Amino acid sequence: MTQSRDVVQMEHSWINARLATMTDAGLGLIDGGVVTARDGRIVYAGPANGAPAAAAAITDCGGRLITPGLIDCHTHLVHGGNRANEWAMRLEGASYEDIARAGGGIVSTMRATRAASETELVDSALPRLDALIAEGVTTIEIKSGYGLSTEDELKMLRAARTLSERRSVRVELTFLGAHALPPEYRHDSDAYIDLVVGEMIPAAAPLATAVDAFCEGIGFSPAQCSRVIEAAQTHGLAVKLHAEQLSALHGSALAARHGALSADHLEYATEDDVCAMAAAGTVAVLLPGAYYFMRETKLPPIAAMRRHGVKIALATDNNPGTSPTTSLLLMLNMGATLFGLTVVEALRGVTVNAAAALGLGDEIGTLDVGKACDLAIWDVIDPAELVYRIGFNPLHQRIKDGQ
Ligand code: DI6
Ligand code: FE
Repeated sequence: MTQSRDVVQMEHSWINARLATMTDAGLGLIDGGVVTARDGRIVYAGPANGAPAAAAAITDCGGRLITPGLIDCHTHLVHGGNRANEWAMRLEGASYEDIARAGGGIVSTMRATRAASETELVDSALPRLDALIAEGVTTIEIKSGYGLSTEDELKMLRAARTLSERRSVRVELTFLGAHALPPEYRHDSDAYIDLVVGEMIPAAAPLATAVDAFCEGIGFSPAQCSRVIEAAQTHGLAVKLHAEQLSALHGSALAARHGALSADHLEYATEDDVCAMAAAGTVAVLLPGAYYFMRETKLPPIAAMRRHGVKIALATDNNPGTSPTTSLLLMLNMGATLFGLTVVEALRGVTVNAAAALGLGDEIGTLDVGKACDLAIWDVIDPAELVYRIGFNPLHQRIKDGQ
């Protein structure tokens, strides 16, 4: 969703900075760099000797690193309650599936989300959003998917939209009605997909920019996801898919064949799936927080992604069941330690490639003329420090739309 926030009509330059522009294949490092913004847009990013004449306002960055504002391109940030009790049960030996069968899991969050008012959903999500903002996040994607009725899905989307009015952050809304089967449709998942396709997607279309579905044995079949994708496209919405998280149903190839922006999770993706994604330019969104919290051991096929030139993004997947984290910086470290990503891959994964996963490659994600002036200014010199540290936040300042 694009913000219509008032932008101060002025020019501002950040000088004496180390820029990680992300504009080429690497980090695009420029020492002694300058970023100049006018009316919230970048009008210059590069070495001091090519910079325009001094701007009205100047900030000396003292040699600090500037990256594009971070982008969390996959979250379920809006939800009722939490599932700490289920986590405690898992630590006592119950499995995720045992808990789901006993009426817990996604359905317990559905109950809490249905019971919450729109205001309560906003209020409970704000501290999580603030935690991300405190780490330099300037754009976040938020999915619905815990309402599972037309009314409650729309309530979630409106709550997520309200977050963008309460904080200076860009929020992209994704409709995820096909996340789980609500109990009232327990015996007829096709009838629920009828509702998603026939009623929910048309109702969500004015609010959301994308549609997602959970393509999984415990979610929805590839045939059902195809129906969701086709309805999304009929309504002019972009497509994303939770695919290959727990098993190989080839949802990622299906998504790619439909020109999806991204396929997400991907632990069980095959080389053929990766080839399909490469051919379509579908971004691989990796979610190391869920991998870690679920104690998954199957690694996503990173080598194949590299070989075929698939763009890799990293996100928190913030959700109460499988990834209760609000730290995108921690995901940088986990992407490296658990998945073997390089510093360049990890940092591009939360900037330029995360922008691509949201279809916002022309708008955000690099320090490039014409893009929104969203910056994260760090108390570090070496970009590797952002990936190296665990549980430490070196953000010095965050700039959204030049402010
Ligand atoms: N994959 C996940 O990891 C989350 N949703 C999904 O499609 C799990 C959501 C939950 O357990 O609440
Ligand atoms: Fe998710």
